[in-house]
Amino acid sequence: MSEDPLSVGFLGYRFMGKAHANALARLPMFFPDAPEIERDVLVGTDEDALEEATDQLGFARYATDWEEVVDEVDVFYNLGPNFLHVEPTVAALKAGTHVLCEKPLAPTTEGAEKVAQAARESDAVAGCAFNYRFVPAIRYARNLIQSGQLGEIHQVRGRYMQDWLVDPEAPWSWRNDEELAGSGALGDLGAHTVDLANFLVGEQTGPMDRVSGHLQTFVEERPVEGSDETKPVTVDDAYSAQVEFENGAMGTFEASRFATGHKNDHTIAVHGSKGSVKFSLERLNELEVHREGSRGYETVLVTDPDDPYVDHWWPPGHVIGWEHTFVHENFEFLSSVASGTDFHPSVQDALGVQRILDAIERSDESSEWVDV
Ligand code: SOE
Repeated sequence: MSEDPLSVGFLGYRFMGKAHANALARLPMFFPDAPEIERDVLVGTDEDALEEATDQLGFARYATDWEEVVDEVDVFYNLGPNFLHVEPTVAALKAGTHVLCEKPLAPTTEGAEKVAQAARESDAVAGCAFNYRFVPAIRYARNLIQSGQLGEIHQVRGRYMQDWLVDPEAPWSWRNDEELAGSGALGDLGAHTVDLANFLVGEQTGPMDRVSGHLQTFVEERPVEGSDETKPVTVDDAYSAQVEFENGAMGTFEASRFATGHKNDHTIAVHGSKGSVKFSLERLNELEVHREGSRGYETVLVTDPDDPYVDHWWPPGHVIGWEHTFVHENFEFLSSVASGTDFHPSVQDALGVQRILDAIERSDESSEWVDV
């Protein structure tokens, strides 16, 4: 890899654009051994918004056509809506450009397969941005599990609760449309749970072998912002699923956009023969640990210098936040790009997630358990 800074292009500049641009801006100060990058080009369609975002996010220029950009930069971030994940990512990989695509990889498994195929045929690093793998407490939990301190893993329980759609007057968006999003709470939130479960216990339990799923849409149509029209909601507002892993371990997963009182309540728990862990995004610096022989759980504050990533930030007890997970993720991704090593979660990992989401949907349709 040349010593010149890596030129970076973003497709998308709103929520995820800001999260990743903020992460890139933090790297030189907090991860000085991260590869040097230049924020080159921002891609979007609304030129007025683009011009403002280009300045705000610290990019050199903007463009309105991703096809012009994917072979001009060293690294392409696909931060657009789900329906824009496949084509630009495939084009970038075919051009030999490294790619980080936001989750879920695609609206459908077919689309995810296309991206995975392009990644197999390319020398570029191809990642999918499941940022919760990069929470220090999650890494700490995985170290406990992989070192055998929880014993044989029997159960994983993952929930992702939000409430932003409980108001039937909340406007329709692409996230409510099967063609554009693929699915609703299942793909937007459940994808995180499936990836995190694989990350935490997959080496002990083997892959998820079969699933049973239930999807529900509570509000069938929503008003279109700025008009008197309504549009149908063609995706789930909530899902629940049961999963059996290869070793017989059980997964119980659910997510909702109607969980009143929950804003971004992402939790996961793992139960083994010698202990358990519980994590909540609302207390992301902490991990609840139950060890064999003890009564109840100990609250471990994961902010010691030898805890994952913490030494890059502040002294013990000076907690970090949601945005820091993107800094860790970008450090690892760009380091993989610079060193030509594998990055996880890879596009292949994300295809595996998509297959589970697809199986959950097929089970809901058939009302039967489905082999993955
Ligand atoms: C949904 O509102 C959302 O933004 C997800 O798309 C993100 O992946 C999650 O981290 C926060 O909630």
